[in-house]
Amino acid sequence: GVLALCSVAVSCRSSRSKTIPGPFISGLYSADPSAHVFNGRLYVYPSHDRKSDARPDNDGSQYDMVDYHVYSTDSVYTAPTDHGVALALEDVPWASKQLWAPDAAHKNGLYYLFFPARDKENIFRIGVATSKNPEGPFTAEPNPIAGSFSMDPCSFVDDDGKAYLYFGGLWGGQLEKWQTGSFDPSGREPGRLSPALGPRVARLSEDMLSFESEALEVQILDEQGTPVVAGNNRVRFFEGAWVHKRKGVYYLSYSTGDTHLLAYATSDNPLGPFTYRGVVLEPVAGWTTHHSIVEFRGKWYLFYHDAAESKIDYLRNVRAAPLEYGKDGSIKTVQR
Ligand code: FUB
Repeated sequence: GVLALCSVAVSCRSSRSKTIPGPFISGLYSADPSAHVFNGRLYVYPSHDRKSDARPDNDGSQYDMVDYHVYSTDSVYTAPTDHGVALALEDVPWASKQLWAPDAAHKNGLYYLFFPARDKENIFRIGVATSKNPEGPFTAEPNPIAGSFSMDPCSFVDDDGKAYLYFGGLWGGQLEKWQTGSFDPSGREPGRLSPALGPRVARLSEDMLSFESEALEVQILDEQGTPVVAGNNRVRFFEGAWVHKRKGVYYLSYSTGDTHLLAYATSDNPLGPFTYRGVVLEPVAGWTTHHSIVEFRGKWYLFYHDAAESKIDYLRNVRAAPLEYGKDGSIKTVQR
């Protein structure tokens, strides 16, 4: 059926991009890759997966990571350099466990690593660490960013120099426990017909170390302009927000969690509202899916992970794929 369709509609091959075979990072398990170009070189900031004694549960205790490595390369098609440990849990005074998906930014001549971890009360917060070099080592600030909560930070520095931090994730990421404005352990996702929870966004201060504003909720609308409802779990935000800008359009992409898609929405404003546009990547091997999108030497790439090699959800490998856009700015779904 698929073959017949393709021979009739020649465009069916070109409406999708293909992944690059083999993991981008091997040697260590890695996940949640945040890719950036600094000084003309491609840097990737992933989580560093490892085996541990933590018992698997719905809070993701098995994702029990204790440090970050930074990788860099001149080509997405060759093995990157592993720059070693850039930040370790034992060097973060406020954190107790679970160094989850990080991101990085460059401003004022310094490099910033944003990272989530559980604090000593077992509540996810977001920390920041600085370095003079993109590969680290990074020095963590003594406290998490005031007003931060939940996980999966994504920093975005706009062309006008304004910097934003997007964050949040459901279930293990605790976002649904913050609906009252403070941590409520009994917080649940809204009912199926109620608007879904969006990621949060805050303007970062000039020195990138604190929130200049209170975190706002980012609205995601469906193609009719109605807020996406919580029951629409192939579309609603779950975790892993990523924001990039192309031709003046802001793209918010994210994981739909329990439906395992990478979806995207677009806006003319970094604060939204964003309108849902479609799927970036169909489900990969493993429960989680988490990505970034970057322009490197005039071409766009998707970085993502899967658990195809280990066949264990929490032992993942970072992968890469060229990303293509349609003339209308739509992202062509990446075919695995
Ligand atoms: O890697 C730990 C968590 O799993 C991340 O923070 C989520 O986005 C998911 O990939």
